[in-house]
Amino acid sequence: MFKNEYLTRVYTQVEKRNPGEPEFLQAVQEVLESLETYLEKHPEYEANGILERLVEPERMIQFRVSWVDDAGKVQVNRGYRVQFNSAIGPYKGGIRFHSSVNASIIKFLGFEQTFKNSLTGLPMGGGKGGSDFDPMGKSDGEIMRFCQSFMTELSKHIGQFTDVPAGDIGVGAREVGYMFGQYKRLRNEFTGVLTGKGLSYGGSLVRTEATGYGLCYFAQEILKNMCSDSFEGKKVLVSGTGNVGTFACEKATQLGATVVGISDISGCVYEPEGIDVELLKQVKMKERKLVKDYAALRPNATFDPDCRNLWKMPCDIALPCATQNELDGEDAKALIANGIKLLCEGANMPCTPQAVQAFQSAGIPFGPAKAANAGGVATSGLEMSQNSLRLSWSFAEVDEKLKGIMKGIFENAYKASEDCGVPGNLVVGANVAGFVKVADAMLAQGVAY
Ligand code: NDP
Ligand code: 2IT
Repeated sequence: MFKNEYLTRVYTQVEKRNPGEPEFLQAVQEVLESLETYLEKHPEYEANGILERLVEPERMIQFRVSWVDDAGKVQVNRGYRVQFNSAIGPYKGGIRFHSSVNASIIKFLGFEQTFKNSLTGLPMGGGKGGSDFDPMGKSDGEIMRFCQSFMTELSKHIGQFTDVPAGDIGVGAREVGYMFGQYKRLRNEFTGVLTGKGLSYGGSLVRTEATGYGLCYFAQEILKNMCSDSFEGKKVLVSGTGNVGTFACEKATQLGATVVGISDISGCVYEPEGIDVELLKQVKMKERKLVKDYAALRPNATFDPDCRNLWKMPCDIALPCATQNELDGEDAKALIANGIKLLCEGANMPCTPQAVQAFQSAGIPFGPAKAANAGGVATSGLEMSQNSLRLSWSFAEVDEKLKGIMKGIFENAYKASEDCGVPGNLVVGANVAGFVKVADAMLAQGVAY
């Protein structure tokens, strides 16, 4: 797996310590593989046990979340917060509510967040949290009571200078609002302890749109610098029509592309003339319905109940924005056979290692999640700055800063790929560029972390 003895030793230990955690192992393996060349030139990291420390979370909190459903029955879920690395700033990262959430998923997300946050250039460490609570079909009252119970425990571990959560799958403005309200009640303090807040109580303009917009800004940089091309006239597929996917559709359309395919858990929709983004927002975000319901309102749309079939449709650009491992080696082969020109990851780790390998072997430019979807957390960082300043910046101001950050991430990742002798390999570039800042901060701060 690794040529380097240090990497083999570290990875073997990670496997031994984290049995039954495939997503976490997958994320660690990818980063360690990327660091191979860089580490050989920098023995100081091995001498100071940097990798051994990086792969072990500083703290992993697991707790019971009990709440009462609308029928008066007591329900119990499991809550998590991983505080992965605080070398360059307070822990920062989203909260996920989904039935699949477990320790492996939270740890893979927290591990990746550490490098992603470093790439943004803002002072944020890595963290992530969530619960196996399934928001599907729950009433607003049930969501509120769950969020309050979840925050009752989480509030003991977070704070504006300690750990600042935000949204992720199943957690948007509504859930952040309920959690913020509960934190404020418990602590009697109004601070920027969460990001993704509503605009009337400390939220930032552009945070809602930021991940999807940032993804398209990053894709634009790849197209411009590596392909002398643009979004103009391109056919785009976007999986997942949640917070990330919907705003990726919006920005890609604004940049002159046609979004021909979308999906969610109900299936996928193919619409050769392009989807109607405003209608999609109405159906998915306002009415909380499915793409199946969207398709029923569009006479020229074709609906397929298997969401994986999205990748069988021809496109120039694919933006997977749903969840981890949603696009495998076979899907990648189908996209390549249909002439794909660029893949950028909006979700965290949406491509399996076999898919990444397939795109790279075929010479298809590939934008890895840590870099490509960093616009969300970067704008969370801008929300924290505005909260500290007691100021709100305009939409245009935040959007300009977001564009600048995404451009900077592309440049740093590209330069790191050149320095490692693999120009254009942004997987290596992003992992190395993210690693160096965190590792150097750890070196400077001494061993007792
Ligand atoms: P949302 O909950 O808003 O949306 C998730 C979307 O993906 C929904 O449309 C959902 O379908 C769909 N989905 C979930 N699981 C599957 C699946 N197994 N197969 C097909 N579709 C699926 O989450 P976000 O948009 O916030 O997050 C999406 C991804 O982006 C995640 O990987 C997240 O970690 C990542 N991300 C999010 C950021 C943010 O700021 N929110 C920032 C950076 C990354 P349905 O609508 O039917 O439930
Ligand atoms: O995966 C991610 O980067 C997020 N879910 C956003 C985290 C944040 O703190 O805004």
